[in-house]
Amino acid sequence: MMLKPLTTDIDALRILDERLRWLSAWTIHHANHVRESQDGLKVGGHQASCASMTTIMAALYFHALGPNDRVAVKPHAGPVLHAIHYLLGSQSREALESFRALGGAQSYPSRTKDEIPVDFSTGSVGLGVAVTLFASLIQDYLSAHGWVDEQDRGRFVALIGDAELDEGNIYEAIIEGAKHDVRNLWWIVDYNRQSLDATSADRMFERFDEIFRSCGWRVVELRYGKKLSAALERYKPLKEWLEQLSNAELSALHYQGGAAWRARITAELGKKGGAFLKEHDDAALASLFTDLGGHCMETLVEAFDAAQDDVPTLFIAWTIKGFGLPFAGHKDNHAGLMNPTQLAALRESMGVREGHEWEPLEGIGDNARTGVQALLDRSQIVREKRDRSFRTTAVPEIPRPSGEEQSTQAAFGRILLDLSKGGGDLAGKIVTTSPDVTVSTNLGAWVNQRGLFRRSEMPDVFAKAKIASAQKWSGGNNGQHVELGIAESNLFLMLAAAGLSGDLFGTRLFPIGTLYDPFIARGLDALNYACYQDARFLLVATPSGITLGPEGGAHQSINPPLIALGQPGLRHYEPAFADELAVMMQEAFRLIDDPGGESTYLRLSTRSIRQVERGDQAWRDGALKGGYWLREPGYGAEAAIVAMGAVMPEALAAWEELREDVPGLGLLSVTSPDLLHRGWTAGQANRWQGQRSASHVEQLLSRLSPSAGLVTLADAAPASLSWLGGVLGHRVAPLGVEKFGQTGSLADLYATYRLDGDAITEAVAELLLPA
Ligand SMILES: Cc1ncc(C[n+]2csc(CCOP(=O)(O)OP(=O)(O)O)c2C)c(N)n1
Ligand SMILES: [Mg+2]
Repeated sequence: MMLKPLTTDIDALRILDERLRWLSAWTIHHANHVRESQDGLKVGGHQASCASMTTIMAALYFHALGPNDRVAVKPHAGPVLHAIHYLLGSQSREALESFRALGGAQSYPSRTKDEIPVDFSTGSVGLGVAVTLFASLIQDYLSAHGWVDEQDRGRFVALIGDAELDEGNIYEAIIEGAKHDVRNLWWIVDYNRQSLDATSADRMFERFDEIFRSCGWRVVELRYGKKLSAALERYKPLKEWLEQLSNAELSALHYQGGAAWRARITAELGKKGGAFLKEHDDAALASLFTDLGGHCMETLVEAFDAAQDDVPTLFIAWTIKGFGLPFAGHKDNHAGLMNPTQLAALRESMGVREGHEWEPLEGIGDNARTGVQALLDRSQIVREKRDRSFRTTAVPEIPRPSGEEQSTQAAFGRILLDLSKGGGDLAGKIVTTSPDVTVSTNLGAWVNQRGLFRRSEMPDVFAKAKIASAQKWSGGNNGQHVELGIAESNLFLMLAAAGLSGDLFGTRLFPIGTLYDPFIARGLDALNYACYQDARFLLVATPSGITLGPEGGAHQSINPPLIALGQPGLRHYEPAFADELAVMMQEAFRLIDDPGGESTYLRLSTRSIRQVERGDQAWRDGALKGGYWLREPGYGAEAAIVAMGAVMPEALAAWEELREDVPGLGLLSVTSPDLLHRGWTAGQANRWQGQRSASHVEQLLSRLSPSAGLVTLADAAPASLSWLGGVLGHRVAPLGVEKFGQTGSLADLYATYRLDGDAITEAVAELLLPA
C-alpha cells in the first residue's frame, strides 16, 4: 500500500503525547494526594494504564480521527481522554480537580455522566470494544435506509487493553461481524503484555492475529519504533535474542533499566553484543529498548495513514505499561500510584513548574507552541456533547389484537404484524433482531413483511424453488430484521448500539430484541452495559417461566423478574392479557423516544388464555403503573390474591371459588413489580423531603384491612411479589417457583410447583386462620 507523505508535525505530536502523560498522571495524583480526603479511602486511578496509551491517543486524536469517527476508550485510560478535551478546551479544570469525586470527571468514560462527549461508556472490559462493531453495523443500516449520508459516515475505533482480548464477547462479536461483512473498524490494542495481576501469557502471542485474520480482519503489528527497529536491523543477533525473551522478562528489564539490559546482553550474547553495547551508555540502552511501536509517533502516524480504506483493522501496538513513569514494566503497577517525590521528579523532568501543574501548555517552549497550538486547532474531534435525539416519531394508538383466547407471545407477533401492515413512521423506524429465535419468539410474520437487513441482496432460495414455508425471508438493503447467531451477548450489544442510534447518528431507531427468558442471564452484563449508557430498546423475552410446559428443563426461567427489579434503566412489564400488552408496547415505544424514558423488558408467555371482559378503561392507567384490581376488594377486606402474568387463570378461578367464603376478597393483577417497588421507594424519599403522596402500590393496598393477608402468585421466583407485604405490613403467603428443570404438562407442573387452585385456596385459608 502507498504511504501518504507525513503531513503532520511529528514533534508537536510528541509534545502532546508528553502533555497527556503529564496531565493524566497529575489528575490522578491530585485526586489521591492533593485534594482533601473526606473519608480516608484511597481514590485510585491508573497512571500506568494511561502512560501506556498516551502516544497512541495523541496520534489518534490529534492526527487520525475525523469528525464523524467514534471511539470507545479503554476504561483505565479515561484520564487521558479528559486530558485531551482539557487541551482542546472542552473539559474544565474543575472537573479534572474533582476526578472520581461526586459530579467530577468519571473514573471510566461515561456517556451519561461526563461533561465531555463520550461516544461509548466503558468499564466492563471487552464490551466497549465489541459495541463499536455493532455501532458500525447500525451505521450501515442507517445508510442503507437513507438516514446517514455518505459524508456523515465515520469509523469506529476501540482502544483496547491487551488483557481485554481474553473476553469471549470480543470473539462472539467478530464472528457475527464477519457474517455481516462489517467494516470501518479500527481496534487498537495497547499491547503492554500486562494485565491487572501479572504479565500476560506468552502462549497467546500471534494467536490473536490468526483469530482476527480468519474473521476477515487486517492485522497490523507495530512492534518496534523507528530507532529500535534500525538498531535491530544492524545487530541481527540482538534481535533474535530480544525476541525470545518472555513477556515477564521483558517487563522486568524495562523496569530495571539500562544497567540490567547491559548485564543481560553481556551475559547472554557475549562478544556478539559488544559493538552494540559500546555505542550505547545505560541511559541510551533504556531509552532504545522502550522505543516500541506504540510509543513511536512516526510509526503510529504512518500506520494510521496507511489504513484509510474500510477494511476492519486490528492494530497491535507494543507498549510498556507505565511508560516513562518510575514503575514502568513492574508487574504490580496496574493500580500503582506515584508518591509525591516521584511525581515531583516527573514534573521537573517535563519542565512543569510547581504551582503551574494544570496549565495546559506548561513547559512548552515558545518555538514549539505554535506547532502544538496549530494541531489543537486543527483537531477534528467533536469538542462539545451532541444533543440527544428524542421525540422524533409519533407513536400511534396500538389496538388490542382480537381473539377470545390468546397468548401474550402470539399477541406480540400480531401487534407487530398489524403495525407493519399499517405502515407509518414508527413501523419504518423499528428494527428487530434475535439470536436465532426469530421464529420461536413470533417475529416471523413481521420478517415476512419487512425482510432481513443485508448489505447485498439475498434471495429467498426456498421461496424461489417454490418450496412451501411459512417464513418467506429475503434480504436486502431495506430489510428491517437483523439476524444474529446464537450469542445472547451480541443481542444486547446490538440493542445497545441500535438503542444509541439517536445519540450517535441523529436518527432514533426503535430496536426490538427477542430471546427466551432464561437466556437473558447469558448476556446479563451486556444488558446492564446497554442500560448503563442509556441505550433505548424493547426487549421481549418469551417463553418464560415453567409455563412453557413439556419443553421444560433448562428452558424454564425463574429469576428474570428479580433481575429486572434490580436493573436501572430497564422497566419490566409482565402482561396477562393481550390488551395489557398493547398498551405496554405503546408505552415502551414512547419511552424509547422520550428524554426521561428508559428501555422496557416484556416477559411474555406461550400460554393461550381466555381474555377478560373490561367494563371500562380504568385498568389501563394501573396496568402502566404496575398493577390494578382485576377484581375489586371490598373496603377493609381481610384477604387478596395478588397474581402476575401467565398464571392469571388460576388466580381468577380461585377468586371465583373463594369469593363467597371470603367476603370482599380482591384480585390484584400485578403488571410490573419493578414499577410498584420503584414507586414505593420514591414515595418514601419524597416524604423525607416533605412531600406527602402515597405511591401507587400504597394506594392499591390501602383498600385492604391493615390485618389482611396476601397470597402472591407468579410463574417466577416468589420474591418477585412477596415483598409487597412490607409496604403496609400485610402478612404474605408467597407462591412461585424456586426450582426448575422438571418437564410435564401445565397442570402437572402447576400442581408440582404449587401454582394451582388448591395451593391458592390452602394459602388463603391459612392466612385467614386466627393468629
Ligand atoms: C469484565 C471486567 N472484569 C474485570 C475487570 C477488572 N479489571 C480492570 S482492568 C483489568 C486488567 C486490564 O488489563 P489490560 O486490558 O491489559 O489493560 P492495561 O494493561 O492497559 O491496564 C481488570 C482485570 C473489569 N474492569 N471488567
Ligand atoms: Mg495490558
